[in-house]
Amino acid sequence: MSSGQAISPELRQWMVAQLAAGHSIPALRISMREAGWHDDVADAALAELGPLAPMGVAAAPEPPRQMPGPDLTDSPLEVEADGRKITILQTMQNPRVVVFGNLLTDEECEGLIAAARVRLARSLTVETKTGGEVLNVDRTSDGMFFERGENDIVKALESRLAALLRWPIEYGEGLQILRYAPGAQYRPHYDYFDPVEPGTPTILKRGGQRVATLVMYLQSPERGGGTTFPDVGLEVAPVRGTGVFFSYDRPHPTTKTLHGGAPVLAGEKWVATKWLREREFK
Ligand code: PD2
Ligand code: ZN
Repeated sequence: MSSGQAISPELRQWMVAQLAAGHSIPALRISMREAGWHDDVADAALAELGPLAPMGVAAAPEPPRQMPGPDLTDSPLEVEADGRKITILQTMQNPRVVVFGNLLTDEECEGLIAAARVRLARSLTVETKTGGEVLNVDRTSDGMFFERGENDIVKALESRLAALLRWPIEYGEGLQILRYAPGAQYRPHYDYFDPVEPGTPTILKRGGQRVATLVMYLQSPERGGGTTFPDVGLEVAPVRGTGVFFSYDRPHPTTKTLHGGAPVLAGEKWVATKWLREREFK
C-alpha cells in the first residue's frame, strides 16, 4: 500500500462497528480521514470489507477465547497467589465481578501512596476521538501511572496479580494510582475503548482491547467513595487492602460493566487500578 498504513484487525473491527451503528460509508471515510488514515487505506479497507459492509450488524466482533480471572472452580474461600492467601469475599456472574480481600499489605498500600504522592497530577483519560490524553470532567481525582515493574512493590504486586488472575504481566498496563479528595468522584463509564470512536483503532494497536479491570483500595475514605455498578445496583466498599475485579469479554454495554467511583464524602480515598489487555502491551 502506497501510504504504508496497514489495515489492522482493529481498524476492520472499528469499521464494522461504525456500520453496525448506522453510519454511512461516506461518513466512515470522513471519520477515517479525520483520524489520520489515508484515503487509499480507507478505500482499500472498505473494498476488503466488501459484501460484509451492508450487514455490519450481523458481523459483531468475536469475543476473545480466554479471559483473565481467578480459578474459582469448587468455590474456594481463598486463592493462593505467589504464596499469599487472597480471600474471595463476593462474586457475581453477570457482570463478572469478584471482590478480593487480603490483596495487599498495609505496607504495600502505604508504599504505593508515598511513591505516587509526589507525582500526582489532575487525572487524564485516553481520548477515544483522537487516541490522545485529555482532562476528563467526569473524573475529579488526581492520578499518575507507574511503569510496569517500576519499583519493588509494583513488581511484587504485578507478579501476584498475574498469578491470581492467570494473565501474563506483559498483557497489563502500568499501574494507575488515583487520589480522591472530599467531593471527588469518577462518574459511571466503561473501561473498554468504544469501538465506534475514530481514535480507537490507534489505541488498540498497542495491546488490543482492555478485557478486565482490578481496582485496589489503598486508603479507605471515612465516608463515601464506593465503586458502583449502576446496571445491577452493586456498590463495593472501598476497604484498604481489598480490591474489585471485573471483566468484559466484548466492548459492549451488554457486559453490564458500567461502573463509577461514588463521591467521597469525608476523608481521602486512594486506589490503584490495573487494566488487562487482550495481548502484550508494549
Ligand atoms: O476509584 C474507583 O472506585 C473507580 C471507579 C471506576 C476507579 C475506576 N473506575 C477506574 O480506575 O477505572
Ligand atoms: Zn473505570
